[in-house]
Amino acid sequence: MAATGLPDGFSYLPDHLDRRAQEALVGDIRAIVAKAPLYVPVMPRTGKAMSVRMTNCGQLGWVTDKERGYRYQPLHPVTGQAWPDIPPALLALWNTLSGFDAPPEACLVNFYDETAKMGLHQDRDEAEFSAPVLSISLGDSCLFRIGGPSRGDKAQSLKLRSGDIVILGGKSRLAFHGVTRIYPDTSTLLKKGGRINLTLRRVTPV
Ligand code: MD3
Ligand code: FE
Repeated sequence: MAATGLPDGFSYLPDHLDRRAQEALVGDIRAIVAKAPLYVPVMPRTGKAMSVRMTNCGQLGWVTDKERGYRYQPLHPVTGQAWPDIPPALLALWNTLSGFDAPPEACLVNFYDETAKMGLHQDRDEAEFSAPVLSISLGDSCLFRIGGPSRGDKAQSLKLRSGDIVILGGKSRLAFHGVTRIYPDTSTLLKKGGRINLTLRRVTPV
């Protein structure tokens, strides 16, 4: 644990993207969603719907359904089409900030309306844990919770705002984390409100 109380390998870059860069990314995401619509993922076994809507870009996308559970796959589960490419601006951020030599293969796009949450979980569906996960927040603020590698580890909360970037590498890569709440009307970036989170990931071993 670092002096901040945040796990080692966690880096927080508040307000990294200026308004113009945020608007440009929203344009990129609109184009992605036009080709690969947001859909409602459901939990393995129970089939319970998640409150976050999702899509992806990249060679692989993270999906979940009742029968086959959490996994990465090259095709959109509803349209059956390949995911759109990762936009150049996101590849550039990965190159500058990840410290990882190989490119990301997946970019998960999470959309939160004002009631959506994401329960405490680990990201462990990737086969390459030496690569960090790079997360970009756009739109309304959220309360993000991050603990340690065991579910019962002490956790702390952090407010994430539009334009913030978080990089989860090293010991933080397998930290439990979640999104506790969305703060409505805290950003003017998205005309209808809500929050978008983008996560860039390396999935297969290099
Ligand atoms: C900490 N998304 O998609 S991003 C997810 O805001 C996910 O949508 C949240 O958790 C969101 O899996 C949080 C920040 C994040 C991403 C990956 C992590 C935090 C992480 C991996 C390890 C530890
Ligand atoms: Fe996660």
